[in-house]
Amino acid sequence: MSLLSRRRLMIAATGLVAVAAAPRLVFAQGPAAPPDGPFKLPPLPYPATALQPHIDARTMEIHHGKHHQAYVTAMNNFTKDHPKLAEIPVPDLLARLGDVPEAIRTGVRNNLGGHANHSMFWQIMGPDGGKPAGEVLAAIDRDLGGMEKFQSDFNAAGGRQFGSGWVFVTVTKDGKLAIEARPNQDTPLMDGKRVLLGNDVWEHAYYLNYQNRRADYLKAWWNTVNWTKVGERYAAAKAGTLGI
Ligand code: MN3
Repeated sequence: MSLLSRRRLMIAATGLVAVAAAPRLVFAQGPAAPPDGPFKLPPLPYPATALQPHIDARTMEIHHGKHHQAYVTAMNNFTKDHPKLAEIPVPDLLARLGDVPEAIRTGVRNNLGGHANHSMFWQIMGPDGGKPAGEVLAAIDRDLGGMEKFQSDFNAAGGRQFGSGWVFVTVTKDGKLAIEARPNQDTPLMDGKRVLLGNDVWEHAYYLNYQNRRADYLKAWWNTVNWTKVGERYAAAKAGTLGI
């Protein structure tokens, strides 16, 4: 689905614009049931309402069930002609996009990148996420100047990202952290790096509640971070077992 038609879908769904077709009808015409395939939409690890009031349930439902599903469906469609795509671990495939046939390379970049980014995103959020502690807090203090500076720099990087994209914290096998922003569905996995956490700054992640106020979304989003999960990812990165 094009960006434009996604935007129309979202606007129609919110009832912000009076349209002849009822919003429900627009949704009824949405993507058909996903074809069976090797790529699967991971279930949300919490109810869609769990991140309210910071992220509303409707945004979560559309973002997970429509946008993320579309990346998964696209990858399954690619595997019909290119079954090997499903045999390579996702981080390895993203790091080897140059080996993907040129005709589908951009599609794989966008859709597998989107699948990886969103799979990470659902996982590192949750209700009652607690506070950073232990080794990951020590690394934030050491590499990112402490929580206050980290959040301020992360939000600034997310605010600077023009159009759609992500702001990430990467983690090395030595446990070193860095902030990186990427356009569209690109991910540091494409450079063979690992992602500790990341935030989606495409408008579809926040538009229903925040409209154009990305800065407000970036600020509120910290209330959704599941620091227990982030701590587990940090330990996995140091153990060399962190995937997407
Ligand atoms: Mn998204």
